[in-house]
Amino acid sequence: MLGFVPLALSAAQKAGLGVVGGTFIVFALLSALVLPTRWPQFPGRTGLRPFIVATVALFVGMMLAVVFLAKESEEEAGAGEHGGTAGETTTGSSGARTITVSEVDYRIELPSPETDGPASYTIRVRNDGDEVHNLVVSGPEVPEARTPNLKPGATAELDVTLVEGRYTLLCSIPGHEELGMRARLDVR
Ligand SMILES: [Cu+2]
Repeated sequence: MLGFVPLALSAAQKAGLGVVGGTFIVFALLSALVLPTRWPQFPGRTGLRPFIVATVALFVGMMLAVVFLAKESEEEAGAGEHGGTAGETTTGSSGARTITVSEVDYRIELPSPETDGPASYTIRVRNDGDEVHNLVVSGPEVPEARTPNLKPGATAELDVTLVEGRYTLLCSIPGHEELGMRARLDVR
């Protein structure tokens, strides 16, 4: 029954599920094992209706809790999609994939020199260096997409549509490309 619940539940959500599930289990055990010994005719004629109502109510409540908690955790997962650390390629709700690029003195670090498939990409750049850097992306169908100059710690995003081919990423601050701030990205 719990098979469709995502594994990424928070501790609070797990506790909530545990309480609801536990209540159901206790109720089931009570009605199956304990009540019949104390009350041999259980549920009997008078008790049958409330028993069925309670069973259905608990079951529906549990299903609702599961669905609700699962939805909540999906939303949480969605909220985290823009917080990618350097090296991650993620897919946002808009369908654009995110490539997180880190710039240091004097390198451009990509999750991978290759990426799978032509698509819309959000290139998220973070200046992790001690100097000002920027990022200029160019290649097929992208004549030149550039961020403003980024102070240390600053971030920027470039929305680009990448097709098959080779793209160049570089920092255009004078001298930085020559010092090593140039990378390639192959789209296959
Ligand atoms: Cu630079």
